[in-house]
Amino acid sequence: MTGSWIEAQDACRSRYNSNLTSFHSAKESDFVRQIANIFRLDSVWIGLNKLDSADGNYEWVDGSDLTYTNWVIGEPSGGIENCAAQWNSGLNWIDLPCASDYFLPYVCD
Ligand SMILES: [Ca+2]
Repeated sequence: MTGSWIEAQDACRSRYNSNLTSFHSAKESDFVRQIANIFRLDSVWIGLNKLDSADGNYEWVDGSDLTYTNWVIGEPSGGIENCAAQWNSGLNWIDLPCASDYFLPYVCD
């Protein structure tokens, strides 16, 4: 299952009545990383975005509080990049464009 962040979130909603995954600890983040590694996936979309954010800060799409973050140094780089992925087999996150260019696998909660 791959797609843009928006396609991924739509699929979680429509197929599973769920959302892209959210993390509230390194342990939860690592659990998703381990699942991704089983399927030999380097990077996955996560439920973090600022598409509907009133204050411009990142929010979890499931509405839970942002109590844990783990951005790559220099990220989020912003601009047209408003959606987050857990990157490159690590626990760190980067922001990427939500609608196009990047077609990553994803994990629904
Ligand atoms: Ca970025």
